[in-house]
Amino acid sequence: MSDDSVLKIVILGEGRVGKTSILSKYFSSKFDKNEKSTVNPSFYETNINYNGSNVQFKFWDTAGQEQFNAISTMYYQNAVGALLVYDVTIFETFQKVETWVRTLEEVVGQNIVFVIAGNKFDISDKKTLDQNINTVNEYCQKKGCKHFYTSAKTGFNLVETFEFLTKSVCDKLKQTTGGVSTKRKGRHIEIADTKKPKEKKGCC
Ligand SMILES: Nc1nc2c(ncn2[C@@H]2O[C@H](COP(=O)(O)OP(=O)(O)O)[C@@H](O)[C@H]2O)c(=O)[nH]1
Ligand SMILES: [Mg+2]
Repeated sequence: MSDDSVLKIVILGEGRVGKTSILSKYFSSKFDKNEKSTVNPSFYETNINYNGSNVQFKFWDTAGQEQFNAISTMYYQNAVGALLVYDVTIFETFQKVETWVRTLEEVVGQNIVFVIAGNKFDISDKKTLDQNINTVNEYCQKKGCKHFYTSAKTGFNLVETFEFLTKSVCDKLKQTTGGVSTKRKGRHIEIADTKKPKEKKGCC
């Protein structure tokens, strides 16, 4: 299968909010408390079953460029979904989510489906969460997106987040193109056999 037939999902957020850790925990069941700043882009591929069809997704992780405001347009291009991550213990990282979404929408358009993850829930305190939840909910209501608290350390809500995101992408494609296995902007989205998620390191 060529890369063109795979649905692309990008992960975005400030440096150190836990993007790489979330992907690593979800796809490889690994959590490294000393996770270094990402140096290489990583890709994770997975198939989901959508109404009886297998749909292939590729999740893109950054190579740490977000720390230098240096994410290239190429990273966003052709994305049909995005996971926006902030750190619930450093709420300033949520303000940046709005900036990432604006940039994303400028490059790929308003049809992009995104979900927001408030990560590091395992070390959050209730008072801080309560203080900030209204801001989060208002933004999500305005943008029509869903928010999950997550923990890359414990795995809390990761399955729910990924399942919701991939299903929402399929729903959106069905709604806008009539089906996930039809031509979308000239690209054929193939139906492939189910297989275990596999991790790929290194550049494409
Ligand atoms: N306690 C806790 N630490 C986390 C969590 N997610 C990531 N971390 C830690 O936060 C730091 C940055 O994580 P990383 O995945 O590299 O962030 P990225 O720069 O957004 O990719 C690392 O030390 C991780 O071990 C989490 O859910 N809970
Ligand atoms: Mg990273």
